Parts: sequence; structure tokens; C-alpha cells
Amino acid sequence: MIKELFTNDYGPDGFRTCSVTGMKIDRTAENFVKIFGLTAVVALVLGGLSAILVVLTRWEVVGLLQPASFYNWLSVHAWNLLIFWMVFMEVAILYVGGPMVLGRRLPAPKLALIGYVLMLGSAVAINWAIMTTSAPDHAPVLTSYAPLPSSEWFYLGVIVFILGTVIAALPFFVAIWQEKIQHPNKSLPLVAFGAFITAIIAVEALLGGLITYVPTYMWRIGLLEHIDAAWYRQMYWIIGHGTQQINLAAMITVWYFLTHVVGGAEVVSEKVSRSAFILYLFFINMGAAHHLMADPALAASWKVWNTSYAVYGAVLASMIHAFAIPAGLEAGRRKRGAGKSLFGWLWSAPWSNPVFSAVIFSIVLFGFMGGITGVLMGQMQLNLAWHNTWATVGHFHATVVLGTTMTFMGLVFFVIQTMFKKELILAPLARIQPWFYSGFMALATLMMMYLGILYGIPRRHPSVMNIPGTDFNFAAAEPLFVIFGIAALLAIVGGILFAVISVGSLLFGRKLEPSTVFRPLHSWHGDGNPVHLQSMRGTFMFTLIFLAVFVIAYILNWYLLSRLWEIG
Ligand code: HEM
Ligand SMILES: [Cu+2]
Repeated sequence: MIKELFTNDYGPDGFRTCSVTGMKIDRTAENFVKIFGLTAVVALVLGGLSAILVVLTRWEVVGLLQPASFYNWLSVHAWNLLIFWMVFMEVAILYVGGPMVLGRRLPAPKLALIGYVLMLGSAVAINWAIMTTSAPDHAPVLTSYAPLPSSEWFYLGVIVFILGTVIAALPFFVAIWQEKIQHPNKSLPLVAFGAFITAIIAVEALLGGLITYVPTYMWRIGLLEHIDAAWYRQMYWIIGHGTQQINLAAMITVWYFLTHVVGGAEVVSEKVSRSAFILYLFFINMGAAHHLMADPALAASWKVWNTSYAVYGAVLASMIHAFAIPAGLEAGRRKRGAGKSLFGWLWSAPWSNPVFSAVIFSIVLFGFMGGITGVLMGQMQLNLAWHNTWATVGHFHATVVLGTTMTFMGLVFFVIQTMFKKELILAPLARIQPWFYSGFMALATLMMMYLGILYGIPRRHPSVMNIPGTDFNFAAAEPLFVIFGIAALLAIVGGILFAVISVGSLLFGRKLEPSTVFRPLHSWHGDGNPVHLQSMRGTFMFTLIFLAVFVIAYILNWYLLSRLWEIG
């Protein structure tokens, strides 16, 4: 049974040709993509289960967990979802974006294996260390802010996980290097280029992680006497922010890839899209200061330079992708004869295919909810109203759940059908899973934003109705908590649906010929005009709508800020 999952019809040279993408796929590369992807799904399930406990505690009508176990489970939630689910998927994405897109063998498969074993072992150790945390240690939550001590095994686990990830990324770099040696004058395909930029950002973030966690571990086991809290916060955010930028760059790379193979998109100007990736390379790490805007230890000039000047280089890049990807879909589909009217290219798209709908919802919800709020709260003044409230949690669930997780879910469905060659079970439910999950998650996320901005509900607090030593009254916020609680639980049902369909399809799905589900690109017939001559007026309309929403949200936030003194 297990063996069957790792067999495919490879030729004597160990390669096969994918009937959907036309890629030449190496057996070893494919098997590692499957292993990393499956491990990621296990982390998603564990993190999703912890979401039930976290939600039922914060929804205080239920008030499930005591404070100590709340923080343990919140840490399990953060590390499994934001770190393990994402990073295992991202290594898989590197192997797709490198060796597979280039039609090469996976170089140094031993390194891939060593990296995998280190990552898996440390992920298990970190989970164990978190779940068994008790006083005087503190649950690390995501940030493990020193000098609050956590289990020493936690810090050691983090160091090993970082090393394992770097090792697992090496075969990707070698593949790019070999390609460049062999074809020095050929530029990398866009998806490989995006994966390459992602990998560089990853290495920067991971090095920052070592600089942070090695001294912290030494301090925890008594080799260093003192650790400076302000130093820790500044250094931590190199990896804390950096990992989110890996998520972003990987997600955008997958957007380019899947809108192309599933929707028939064609990038209108590769030069422009590549320049946007380069802008990320130079500017995105600067944004790390936006996590420290309320931090008294940093100079205002440092914060302002980073968050109000440098980071807009990265925002510009995001705006370019946000135009280029839908425009590519519009122009590519028009060129292939799919839809003539303003939005006909969109309505006629394969909406019943969960790979397609997951990616499109991710693009829309990430942009409108995650992107806009990120720019708002990344501004020094507005940050005062957002910082450490639940609105912040709302913002990053819009980015890492509605954005990255949705995209990766679509990718998993894609891999199940094209690499495992299994039909999705429960087809009608599979069809609605992205609608269900993203719809309820978007509602839960919006409620977190409202609860934070309108009522100042704090994040990371098991109980707000009764914060000792204060006489805040949050009773007015209760109706929104009810909507939040119900929507969050339904979103978790959507997550469970994803897990059941994925695992069930692998175990019980019928064998599938992928080109019966995904329309191979060469089968499209269009008007023959080049893509840049196609109209992109539909995308232009979306751009105007986006601008209007941004302006309204911006004005509204400044209005709320101006009324802040009236609180209490
Ligand atoms: C149905 C899905 C999910 C629900 C209902 C949910 C719910 C929540 C809630 C209520 C909190 C806030 C706890 C607090 O501040 O007191 C939280 C925190 C968090 N969630 Fe989720 N979540 C979900 C999925 C995810 C996913 C997929 C990711 C990452 C990819 C994620 C990453 C995080 C992180 C990083 C935190 C913050 C932990 C910290 O404060 O250190 N969540 N989640
Ligand atoms: Cu950040």
C-alpha cells in the first residue's frame, strides 16, 4: 500500500513526463516532494486540532482551558502551523521549483534525506518540549521572548530544525548551480526564479535564527550568564519576520505556477515579474522593524526608516505581483479564447476544481484582507491601535491562513492528483472545501480584527472578561465573540474536511489519469495573438476596486485612531 504511493511509470533513466505540465520529473525528486508534503499535512492536522482548544478557550462562554495549558496549546498551534506545516511544504516547493521545473535530477539526495530526518526529529522534540512545559518554564508561544525561559529542549530543537532546513535546501541550490553551469546564457524559468529568491530569503532568515537561538540556548543551559531582552527581540524578528517572507515568496511562486497550469494564465511581462522578486530580495527583510514599533528600546529613526521608506520597496513588489498574476490569467485565457466580456475570462474558469478555487480565493483574500491590513498596521501611528490586540492576530490569519495555507492546500490537492495520481474522494465535498474553509475563516478573521480594533481585545490572553486589576468591561464585545466562535469552529470543520479528503484519497482514491481532470496547456486553441496584445481591462477594474477599499480602510483607521482617547 505505502509502496504503491511511491511508484510511477518512470523510464529506464528514472524520469517520466507529466501529462498536465509537460515537466520531466525525476523519481527521487518526486518521492521527496511526496514525503515532505505528507509530513506537512500531519503538522497541519496537529495544529488544526490545537486550534479547537485555543478557540474554545478564547470564546469565553466556553472558556475551556486553564491559563497554563492554554499557552501550551497556543504554542503547539503556532509551531505546527506557522513553522512545520509551512516549512515542510516549502522544501517540497523548492524541489518542484528547482529540479522538476528544470527537468533535472535531484542532486545530493542524501542531503535531502539527512535534512528531512533532522527536521522531523526536531519537530517531534519541539512538540514534546512544548506539551510538557510546566513552571518555572514558560510555553514559548511563537516568539519565545527571552528572558522568559522555555524548556532547553525547545531551544535545541529549534537550532536543529534550522540546520535541517538549510541542509534540505542545499540540493535545490545545487540544481540551480548545475543548470547555470550547463546553460550559462539561459535565464531561469520564472517559477524556478521565484523559488530561487524564496530560497535566498530563507537562508537569510535561517542564519538570523541561528544568531538568535544559539546564544539563547547557551543562556538557558547556563553557559551565558545574561541575555539582553532588547537584543533578543531585534534578532528574533530576523527569523520571525523572515519566515513569513519565505511563506509569501513561496506562495506567490505557487500562484504563478498553478494559475498557469490549471487556469491557462500566461505572464505578460516576465521582466516585470522578475524585477518584483528582486525588490523582495532587497527590501522585504527591512520590514522586520514593524514588529517592534511599540518597542521603547529602538530609536524612532530606525523604525521610521524601515517601515515607512524601505518596506514600501517590498509593498511595490507585492502590488506588481497582485496585478501581474490576475492580468496573466486574464490575458492567457483571452488568448486561448476563454471569455470575451469584461469578466468572462474569470467566470468561465474551472471553479469546480478545488486547486483553482483555492488559489484564487487565496489571491483575493490575501490581498484584500491580509495585504491592506498589513500596510495599515505597519505604519507607525496606526500601529498604536493594532499592536498586540486581536486585530494583529486577524491580520496574520488573513496572510498565513487565507493566503498561504489556502494556496498550499490547493497545491496538496494538485500533487495528490498529478504525482500520486489519485482521484479525490468525496468529490462534491472536495469541490466545496476551498469555499467552505476560506469563507468561514475569512469571517473568523474579520471578527478578530473588529474585536481588536473596536474593543481593544488583547491577543494571547485566555480570559478578557476578567483581567485582574482592571475594570475594563468587554461585555459589548460579546456578540462578535459569538460570531467568531461559530465561524472559527466551522473553519476548523473545513480544515478537517481537507485532511479527510487528502489522506482518504491517498488511501482509497481510484487511480487517475491527471489530464482527464486538468486541461493540458497544449490542448487549448485561441486567437493566436500574442499575450501582451490581449485586453486586461477586467484586472484593471479589480485594481480600482482594490484602491477604493484601501483608501476607505485607511481613512477609517485614522478616524478610529483619532477617537482613541475616548476609550475607557
Ligand atoms: C481554522 C483555522 C484556525 C483557527 C480557528 C485559528 C485560531 C486562532 C486563534 C483564536 C488564535 C489567537 C490566540 C490568542 O491570541 O489568544 C490563534 C493564534 C495563532 N494562529 Fe491560528 N487559527 C487557525 C489556523 C492557523 C494557521 C493555518 C496558522 C498558520 C499557518 C495559524 C497561526 C497562528 C499563529 C502564529 C498564532 C499566534 C500564536 C502566538 O501568539 O504566539 N493559525 N489562532
Ligand atoms: Cu513581519
